[in-house]
Amino acid sequence: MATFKDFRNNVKPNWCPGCGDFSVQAAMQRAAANVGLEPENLAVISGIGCSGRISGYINSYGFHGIHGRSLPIAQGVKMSNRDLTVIASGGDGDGFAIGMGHTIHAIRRNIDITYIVMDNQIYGLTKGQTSPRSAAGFKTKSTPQGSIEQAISPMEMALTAGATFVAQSFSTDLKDLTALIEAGIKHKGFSLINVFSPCVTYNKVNTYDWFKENLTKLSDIEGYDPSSREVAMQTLMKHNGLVTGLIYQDTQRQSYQELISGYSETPLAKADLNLDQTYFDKLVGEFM
Ligand SMILES: Cc1ncc(C[n+]2csc(CCOP(=O)(O)OP(=O)(O)O)c2C)c(N)n1
Ligand code: SF4
Repeated sequence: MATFKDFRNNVKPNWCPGCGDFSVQAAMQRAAANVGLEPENLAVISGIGCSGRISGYINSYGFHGIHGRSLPIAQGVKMSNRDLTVIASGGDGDGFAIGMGHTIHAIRRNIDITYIVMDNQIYGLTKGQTSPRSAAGFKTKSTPQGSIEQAISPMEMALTAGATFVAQSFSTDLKDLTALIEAGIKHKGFSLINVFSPCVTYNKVNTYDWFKENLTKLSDIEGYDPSSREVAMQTLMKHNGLVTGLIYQDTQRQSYQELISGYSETPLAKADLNLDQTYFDKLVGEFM
């Protein structure tokens, strides 16, 4: 049986020392092992950004796609091989700016994949511009006088889009984050896990200390019930979205795969194509 070490490869991450993404990588590897996966059962699909590099740092199938497009690729992978556990990942810019349309539709479609967003509230790879997660007034080189836009609230957005699994974590909470990723993988449907993952180089406002001061753990709220969408929404609004833990889960709704009519039990990737070799070679030859 695989351990988290089997999900390591020999590629050295080129994240800045102290970047929150290191812990997300570790949590993902631990969660994959804890749910009993082998590296060949997992596909990690990412977009572009510092965080998007994560697919290259995990020993599994991987696809480093283009900016904002991890979810279309991940959905294609899952639809063609339902036997794979598919994790999509990337930054808040990737998922909540250029990729927001895909995020909303993947949520409402409820395809059985886990989407992990590394939310540092800034564009890291392109050297520190304001993201849709940056707060109003946030100063960067793209908003030198402070952002005049309101930040997106991804957890509230997910609830209104019909999400069946909504969770949030902080990269230093390795144990909690690992458990949430495990729960997301086991969830039959789309799971969104937003992880506060500080950018130590460009975001000097939303630092580790800032998150420690401002985050509330749902486990500290007496009687919190993640099966109630209404309670989830009220709690998010009360705490300005700054909560961690399992915010909402609907265990009843069927996933896209379960509802799609005529969807074969045999993954498309393993189906007999019934093609003769000459035709197959010609077909493949067109792409070589
Ligand atoms: C189509 C396209 N538009 C813009 C870019 C430039 N670009 C690359 S990464 C990025 C944003 C990075 O921020 P985020 O997704 O939050 O990831 P982080 O680097 O902070 O982890 C942008 C705008 C691009 N690569 N492709
Ligand atoms: S620039 Fe920021 S997000 Fe990118 S690797 Fe460095 S600390 Fe991480």
